[in-house]
Amino acid sequence: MPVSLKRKIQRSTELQQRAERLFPGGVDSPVRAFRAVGGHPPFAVKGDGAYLWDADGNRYIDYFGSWGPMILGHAFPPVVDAIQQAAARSASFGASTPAEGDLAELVVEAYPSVEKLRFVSSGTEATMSAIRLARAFTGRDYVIKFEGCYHGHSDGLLVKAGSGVATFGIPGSAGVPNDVARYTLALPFNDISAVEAVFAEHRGEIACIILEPIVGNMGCVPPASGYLEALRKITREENALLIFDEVMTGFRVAYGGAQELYGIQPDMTTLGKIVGGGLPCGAFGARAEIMDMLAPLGPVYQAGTLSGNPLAMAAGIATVGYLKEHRTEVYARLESLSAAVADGVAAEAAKAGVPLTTNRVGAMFTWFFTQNHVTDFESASTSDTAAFAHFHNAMLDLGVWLPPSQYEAAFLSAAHSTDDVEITIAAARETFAAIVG
Ligand code: KE4
Repeated sequence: MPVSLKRKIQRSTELQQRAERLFPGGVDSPVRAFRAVGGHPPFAVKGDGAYLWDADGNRYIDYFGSWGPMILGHAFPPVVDAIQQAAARSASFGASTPAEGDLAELVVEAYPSVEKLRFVSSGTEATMSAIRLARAFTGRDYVIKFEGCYHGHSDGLLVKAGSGVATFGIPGSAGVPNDVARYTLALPFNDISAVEAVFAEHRGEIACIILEPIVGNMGCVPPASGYLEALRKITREENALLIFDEVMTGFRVAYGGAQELYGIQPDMTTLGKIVGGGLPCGAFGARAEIMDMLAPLGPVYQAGTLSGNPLAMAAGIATVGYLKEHRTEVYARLESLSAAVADGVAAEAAKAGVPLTTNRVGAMFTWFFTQNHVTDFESASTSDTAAFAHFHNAMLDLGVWLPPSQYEAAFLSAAHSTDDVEITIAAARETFAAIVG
């Protein structure tokens, strides 16, 4: 039975104070600042398997796994060895290397919709480049995205729905010009009629639809039955490209991602996170006739100093190669452990009378603090974020580090154990008991 730690936070607090002098909000990426949940973000200093240690020596069971990449657990020995060996041959060349082709062959085999691809250094670069390529290939300017889906922070994808009947997007961030945002049409997820209406209004003008086929960035929201098929059908009919942003779902929900799980072939795929084994890496791919529009073959410019970086390739090959060789046992383990922890915590909430809705696909899941079904951003937004924040902080004190936002997916790794699941469920039981008093 976990005892509530009086977590030591002295060293992390000192590090946070220094960090706030050096970085906006003390972080290199906003979600790490814990603004959605409050409290003091621990400073991670070590990871091993399913666990993280912070600067004060506290150990946590890790349920965000660097936001997805650490599917085999932290410091997985084959990955560590591969990175060390590559590093000994220099960290970067700026020239073509055999390792890029080795990883690309694994991707092409796992994602049959991808004939050719290009590696980049982040998911943002992958989606930004995919959008530019889709516009060039179709000769059209408009892009459809969905509320609650996040595709990185390129200007055209930091857009939210315009108000009222106006379908034109409006900036979702300061610094995004209205003239850029207007070409992105933000629609409700899981609502095919909204997509049909926008195509009717902008016939011949829409280059692509980009979506997370299983959304992670409003919390985990699976596609409604038939939704992906309907998007595939309408994009074919309208000669628009269907882009699956599988930065999160790629190699996560299945070895071949959501497109394997649901049997849908998009026109373009973006990858990140797991494909780089935790190092900076993204990728975008499609059939050759689309990809060959990229420089130096075609008119679409796209480039990157560290694209295909040897260390990222080594980590990706070790990670994806291991998943390929052990896919049956790994994904079966991820499924059973994820079901056990997601359902176990949900059962404790029900016993305590705490309203909770659980969405899960494989080893990505979210406990929404609402009694509503969560099928889109509007229903996700009925969650009690204060209750989630209380839950998050209490679980952190009990040695369970959940993603610090109601609107993020939790991830589990193949290194997690049934003991970790039991400890997590017991911590939730203790937390719910305290919440209901
Ligand atoms: P990056 O540029 O952060 O590598 O990838 C952007 C991105 C693109 N597409 C999807 C589906 C994504 O989930 C992401 C990034 N995911 C977030 C977590 N929800 C990264 C965490 C962060 O921003 O710090």
